[in-house]
Amino acid sequence: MKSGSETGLTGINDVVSIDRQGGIALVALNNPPVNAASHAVRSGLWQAIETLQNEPEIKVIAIYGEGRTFIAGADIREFGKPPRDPWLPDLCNFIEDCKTPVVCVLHGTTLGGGLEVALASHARVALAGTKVGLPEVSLGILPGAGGTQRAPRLAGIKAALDLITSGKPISANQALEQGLIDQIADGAPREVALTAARELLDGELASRRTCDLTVEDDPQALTAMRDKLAKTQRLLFSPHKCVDAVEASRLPREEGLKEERRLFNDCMDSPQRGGLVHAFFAERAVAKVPEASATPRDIRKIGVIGGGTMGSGIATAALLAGFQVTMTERDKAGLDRGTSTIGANLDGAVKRGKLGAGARDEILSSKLSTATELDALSDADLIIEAVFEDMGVKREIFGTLDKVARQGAILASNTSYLDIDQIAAATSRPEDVIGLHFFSPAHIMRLMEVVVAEKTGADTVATGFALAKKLKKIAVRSGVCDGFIGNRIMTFYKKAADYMMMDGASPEEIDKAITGFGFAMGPYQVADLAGLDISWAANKRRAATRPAEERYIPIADEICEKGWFGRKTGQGFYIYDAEGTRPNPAALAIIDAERAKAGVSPRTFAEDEIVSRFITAMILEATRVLQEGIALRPVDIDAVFLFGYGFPRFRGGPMHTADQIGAAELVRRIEDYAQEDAYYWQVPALLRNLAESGGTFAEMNEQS
Ligand code: T1G
Repeated sequence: MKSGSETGLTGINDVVSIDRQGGIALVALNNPPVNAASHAVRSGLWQAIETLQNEPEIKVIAIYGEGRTFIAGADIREFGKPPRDPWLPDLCNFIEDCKTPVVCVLHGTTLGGGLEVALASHARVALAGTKVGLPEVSLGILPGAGGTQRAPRLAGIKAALDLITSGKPISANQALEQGLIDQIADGAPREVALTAARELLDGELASRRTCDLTVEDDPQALTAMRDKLAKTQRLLFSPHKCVDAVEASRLPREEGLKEERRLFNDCMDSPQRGGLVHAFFAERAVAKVPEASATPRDIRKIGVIGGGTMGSGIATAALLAGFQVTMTERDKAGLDRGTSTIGANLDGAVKRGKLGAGARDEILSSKLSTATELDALSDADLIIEAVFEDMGVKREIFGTLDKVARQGAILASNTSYLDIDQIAAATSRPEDVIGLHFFSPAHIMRLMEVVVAEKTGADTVATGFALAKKLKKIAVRSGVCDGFIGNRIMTFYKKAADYMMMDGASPEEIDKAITGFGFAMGPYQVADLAGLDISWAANKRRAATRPAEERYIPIADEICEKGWFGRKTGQGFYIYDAEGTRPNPAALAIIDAERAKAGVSPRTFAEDEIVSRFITAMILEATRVLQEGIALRPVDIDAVFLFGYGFPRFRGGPMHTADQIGAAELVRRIEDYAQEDAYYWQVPALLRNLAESGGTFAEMNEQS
């Protein structure tokens, strides 16, 4: 208990302090960066409440946060560690039962346990622009400090269900409408706290205990939400528990809270919690790269070479982020195509509510310019080449850029597998050359691989990461190899799928097993969507260097030779027409013919065997990518697959999944499969070491 006599300020601990102003006590929380409800915050707050409620001269307590936000939730870093008193649910009850009225002032992003502290207070005032939410479900849990009991008391069951099962934050205005907060105010948090406290004293702001409010029953809303989640979240654990917990809000406080705690613990014990929390931190960990301390270059004008699907998608992403964009194409027809694609992309953004209708036209008229000559990019700060995948063409373009681009401009290629070192060597400024690999559709997909070549400068890398942040992308650092992190690993595990198809599993069975594991689509649905001609071209390119020992499955090539490239041609592994989507009998006939030609007697593959081979192959190649240093850490590979390849978020990514399976079991599987194909199934040295040492990929993340 430290006293600052000159201000009436008392420091309870490093993160909580009290400032007595006559009969008002202001309790300030200051635990940067997001006032997470760490042990220090909880114990400090408890102590403050305990002290103040026994001071007769204190008539009202006002809690507020310093810094960019009020409490953004429990401290996620404490999850899985031995819990330390006071627990957040107990602290919330303590605040609710406090004899002295408590008002809570919310600002920034008041989430999870932060909103629960507020809901347990006797009045709530939010600063304009505040976002509030209960995002616990996105971490595989549920609000465990009374949120499932108090939110329905204030906002009703339906609104509470929407807030808790979606995990999405709402605005202060919506929260006021729903009754979750009592007032919206302008000003600094401390100032608003003082005013709110006075209004509570004057009776202008009502003080009430949330638990005294009764919940109006709404069985329809409960049933409707259960039905909806059964369809939309069938593989997830915690959303369904959220509904059970909200249903318990009809019980008296203690019973309801007891039920909430039981359900919360069920979620904490679910492996999905580990996967989702890992995904939360993966998103943030990947930004911590060796070049992060370098100063990024200032980017205002971006040049995009190529108006195809990728070029126009990249241009759209840059325009949506407020950059000036110049797009080049070889001719007017190409520019017109690119510009209309950008227009359509922006229309989509308007539909998704990401852009105002008026802004669309404003962007097209004021931010986008087009040209057919590369020297139109002479004043660009960053130039992104997105033309078709041909090394000769790319080196020629970079050779020209070397002459026309201004000194200090960043020269980037959006190639999805070609050698950036070779591209950089076509210029006299390789330190300014980098790979920025976007994923289609580039204005929607969150992942961006930042491919660092041998001579790429640290500030060029830092600029790539800064750009990703502005584009709201998740950037992952990759070294140079064929396909970088994502495509290299995908090319490898796709072979495991092809081998199972050749040996007896149908494309539909394989896709069903993989979607059952949690992927949005299976490998053959993905292949048909991306276009079979893409991998056909890649297969032809690799044919010359394919090792003789490698087993090659020509089925997809044969389908392409028929001119069937998937969705874009109406058929591939599946048929896509007015009757809907269904397996393509002609493709199945090709498969049967190839099996007969190869003398394969097809066998049955159980779903879990399909998943086991597919995921083991993914982890095998991912481990090689790691041991070669192409990926910095296992978590980088997880982020690539979570944000670029539809890996189920609740499983945390391939390397997190590898730890769930265990290195020893993975080695056993690979050695077992190697009896069929010793060339394909080889145990990477790193995996064998982990198996022998009992080590994990999680430890490798911590060590890095
Ligand atoms: N605990 C610990 N660290 C956190 C944290 C948290 N709740 N929230 C953020 N951080 C760290 C983050 O890792 C990063 O660290 C830094 O703060 C800045 O975050 C009982 C149990 C608040 C909207 O799920 O959604 O309450 O990388 O980069 O983009 O019911 O962070 O710099 O080292 O994300 O401005 C519920 C999680 C918890 C909110 C800010 N709460 N956080 O976004 O910054 S469960 C949440 C966010 C709970 C109770 C239960 C966002 C943000 P580093 P950032 P941002």
